[in-house]
Amino acid sequence: MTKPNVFSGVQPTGNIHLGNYIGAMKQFVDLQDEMNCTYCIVDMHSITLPQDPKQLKETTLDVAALYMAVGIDPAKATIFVQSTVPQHAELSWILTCHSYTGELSRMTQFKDKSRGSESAPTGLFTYPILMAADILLYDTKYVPVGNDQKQHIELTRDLAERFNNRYGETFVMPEYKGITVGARIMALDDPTKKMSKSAENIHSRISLLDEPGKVKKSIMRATTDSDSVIRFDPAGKPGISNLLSIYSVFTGKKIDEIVAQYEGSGYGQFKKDLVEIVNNYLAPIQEKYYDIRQSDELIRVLKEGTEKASAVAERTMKRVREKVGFINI
Ligand code: ATP
Ligand code: LTN
Repeated sequence: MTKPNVFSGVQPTGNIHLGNYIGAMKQFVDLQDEMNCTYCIVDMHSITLPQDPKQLKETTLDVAALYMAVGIDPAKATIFVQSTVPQHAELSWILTCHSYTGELSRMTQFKDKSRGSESAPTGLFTYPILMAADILLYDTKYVPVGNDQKQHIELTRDLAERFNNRYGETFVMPEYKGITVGARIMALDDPTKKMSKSAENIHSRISLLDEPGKVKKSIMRATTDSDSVIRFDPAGKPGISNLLSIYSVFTGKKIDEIVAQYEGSGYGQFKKDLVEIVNNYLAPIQEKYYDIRQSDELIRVLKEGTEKASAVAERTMKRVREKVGFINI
C-alpha cells in the first residue's frame, strides 16, 4: 500500500520558537516514518511582509538546518525551499482566478496581520491561496500545522472542491492534522496571545536556539496567576496551563501525572524544573544545528529536495494546465 502524502511549511522569518516546534515541527518528525513527507521552507510567504534580502537568505538556510537538527531525516522526507519550485507561483495564480475576495477577507490571520494599516500588501491578502497551491501540488492528504492555520486548510479544501467540481477530479482533498496537547502554545508574557516570532518582547517566546540563561529568565518571569495552585485549566489559568503543556510535550508525561507530582508545591519549583527540562531538550538540537548549518551537506540536501519536489509539482501542473485549457507545445 502506498503511504499517504504529508506536506507542511514554515516561514524563514527567524526566531523559530517552542510554538513552531510543538505545534508543527515535532509532528513533522513523528510522521516521517509512516508517511511520505515533504517539508518546505516557505520563503515566498515570508515576503508578504518586508524582509531584508541578505537576511532572508540566511534565515532560509537557518530553518533548513533546524529542520534537520530537530530530527527530520532527508533520507526519509523531502526538504526544499518554496521559491526553487516555480510551479507554486503558477498554481497559485490559477487558484487565485478561482477564489473570491469575500472568502479571503474572512481569514483571521489576514485581519490580524493587516490590522492598523489602511492599505495592506496584496500578498498578505492572497497568502492563503499560495498556501493552498503548496498543499495541492503534492496530492497531500495530511497537513500538520498549529491550530492557527486550521482556517487556511479549510479554504484549501474549498478551493480544491471548487476546482474538482468545475473541471473533474484533479486534487486530493487535504486534512488538517493537529495534536491534542500544544496545538496552540501561548506567549509567556501574555497567555491570551499565541507565542509568535514577531512579538517585540523576547521573553514572550523561547526560541529553539536560545541559550540556557535566556530560557531561565523567560520561564521564571512567565506570567502565571495569583493562587499558586498547579492545575490544568486553560480558560481560568492560561499561564500555568501553557507551561504544563510544554512540560508534558518535553517529558512525555501526561498532564494529570505532572499535576499530581506538583500537588502542594508552588510555582517556583515547577518553573525551576521546567527550565532544566527545556534546556536539556534543546541542548542536543542546538549542537546538531550548528554542525549542520556549517556543513556542505545542507545545500546538497536542499538541491536534492528541489529536484524531488519539482518532479511531483510538474506532474500535478501538467494535469492542471490541461484541465484549464492551456495549450501544450
Ligand atoms: P508569526 O510570528 O507571524 O505568528 P509564526 O510563529 O506563526 O509566525 P510560521 O512560520 O507562520 O510562524 O508558523 C510555522 C508553524 O508553526 C505553523 O504550522 C504554525 O501553525 C505553527 N505555530 C506558530 N505559532 C504557534 C503556536 N504559538 N503554537 C502552536 N503552533 C504554532
Ligand atoms: N501559513 C503557514 C506556512 C505555510 C504552510 C504551507 C503550512 C505555507 N504554506 C503549506 C502548511 C502547508 C504558517 O505557518 N503560517
